[in-house]
Amino acid sequence: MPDVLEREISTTDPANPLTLDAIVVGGGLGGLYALRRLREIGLTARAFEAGSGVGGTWFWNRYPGARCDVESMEYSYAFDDELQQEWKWPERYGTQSEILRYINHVADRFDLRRDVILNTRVTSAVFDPASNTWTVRTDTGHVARAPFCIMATGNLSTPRVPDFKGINTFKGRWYHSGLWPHEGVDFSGLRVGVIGTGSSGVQMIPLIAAQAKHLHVFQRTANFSLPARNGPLDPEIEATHKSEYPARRTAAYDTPFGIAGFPPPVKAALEATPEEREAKYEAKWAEGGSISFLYSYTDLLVNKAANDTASEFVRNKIRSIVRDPVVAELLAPKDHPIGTKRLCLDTNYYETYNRDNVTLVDVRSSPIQEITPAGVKTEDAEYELDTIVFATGFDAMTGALREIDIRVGNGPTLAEKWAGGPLTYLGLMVSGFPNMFTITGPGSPSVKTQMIVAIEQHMDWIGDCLATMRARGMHRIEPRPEAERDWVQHVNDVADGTLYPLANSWYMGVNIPGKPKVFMPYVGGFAGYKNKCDAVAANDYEGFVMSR
Ligand code: N01
Repeated sequence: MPDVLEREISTTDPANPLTLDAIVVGGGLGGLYALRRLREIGLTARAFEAGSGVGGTWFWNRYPGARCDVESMEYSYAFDDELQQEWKWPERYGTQSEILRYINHVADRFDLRRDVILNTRVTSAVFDPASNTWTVRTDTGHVARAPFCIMATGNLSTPRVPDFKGINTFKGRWYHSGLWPHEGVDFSGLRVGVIGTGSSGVQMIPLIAAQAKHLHVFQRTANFSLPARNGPLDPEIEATHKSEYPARRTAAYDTPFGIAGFPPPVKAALEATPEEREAKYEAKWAEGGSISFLYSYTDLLVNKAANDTASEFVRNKIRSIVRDPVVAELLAPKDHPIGTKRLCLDTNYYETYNRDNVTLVDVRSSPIQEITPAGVKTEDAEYELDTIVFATGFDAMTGALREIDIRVGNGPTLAEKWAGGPLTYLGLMVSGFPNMFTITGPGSPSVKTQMIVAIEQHMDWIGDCLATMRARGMHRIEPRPEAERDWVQHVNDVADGTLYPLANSWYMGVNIPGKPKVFMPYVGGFAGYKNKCDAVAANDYEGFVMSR
């Protein structure tokens, strides 16, 4: 006899839907914490997850070298002190497999797994305004109903392979970094091409080069990368960090990136002498880590002349590492200020170009024309390959949500509402789409912070909001259109006051043909953002309308 849960979960009969207080979309770090928080406030919920396991980003991105660029002592949940005291991270930066092991541990430890429905992709979510109910349908035929829907769909969860002509004619195998086979890929003896030099490419290139017969790297835009200086986690650092954990977690809320332990800079770059600057950048380069480097001076992300000094320091490092001056110059980014695209962290990235079996192909001056049966054809050459790896990124921040048919009654879809760019209030809700929350949605600090701190802050806010609604006997919440309009304006104004819009980055949506060029994350700093969210709640959910 199936127990109640099994019977509920196998519900595919529209006349007998799974009935819940909240439906969560996604079983990654956001979805799991949503389940935990909803359970804490006494709401029933299930999460639908497309993968065959929990973990989201860390379930899918299994390419060689996949590792977090936030230090492992920071990149973890803060909600349970015993968990953070007991968990042992072996290295300064967590590998994909280690982080996935941690997420699975959390799912078991807090008994969250029983509320996750795996191998199930949500295809539509339709709100009925008369009954204040979301009906969610999936590709496996599930039908679920709940007053609230929580989108924990991730910011980098829609992998994108460029629409290259001839891709299906390629005789070898090809892979995308974000859809990596679980059994791994053996590149030994193969002629491999990696297309893309963002964070994923920069991490995998040294490892693939060490295995492959020959590696061609197809680079369209050179990216800034700093040494991660990874290594075993120093037991003393671990012990100190653990003794300070609660205080550090609280302090993280008061920082721009949601990470404590980096003293804020006090001086502008151009106030320092060239010698002082060089010494400062050199120390940061030796220390490893991107936030620390960008924290060298107060103005690196707002003043181009200041940024030029840091950018040129890293370009000179590249020139000093890479022996072939032509290759070094190609690798030295000149089209965007450092930090305005996601700053990469690497282990031996630039050194890899000194290997005899690695060739850098500049596909900016000679773009890829097509994939042929034999390999990659650019405007002026054809490269014969056995395997192609697409490290070409994601339809970031809005991709996963735009793929779901989200609508209210017969109204326009969310994708239609966002045709000119995402519109949200605080990155938490969308006007006209009641009772739907977005965890780390566009317009929130999200990818510009330590993601787990952002997830917890969002879900704690949502949990408090739902508890307040229940206490007040309210059934429906949505942002006022004018609150949304003013917030979107603020998000844009803040971005325009920085150097970020100078880069053609996925933050701006420009990596996806036809996607509107709009800066999507909120870069006003995590501390100010959290204060704003708290003030909105304290001020009777200012900007939202709650109703029965
Ligand atoms: O993707 P990307 P990613 N022809 O979009 C190139 C997080 N992450 O998977 O810059 C040729 O950054 C594209 O070129 P261009 C992190 O937030 C974190 O690497 O558009 N090239 C670019 O070089 C990161 O930012 C970690 O000119 C083409 C690359 O593909 C985000 O995920 C690790 C092309 C895509 O770079 C995404 O990183 C990994 C074409 N048609 C990822 N189309 C860590 O925590 C695209 N490209 C360390």
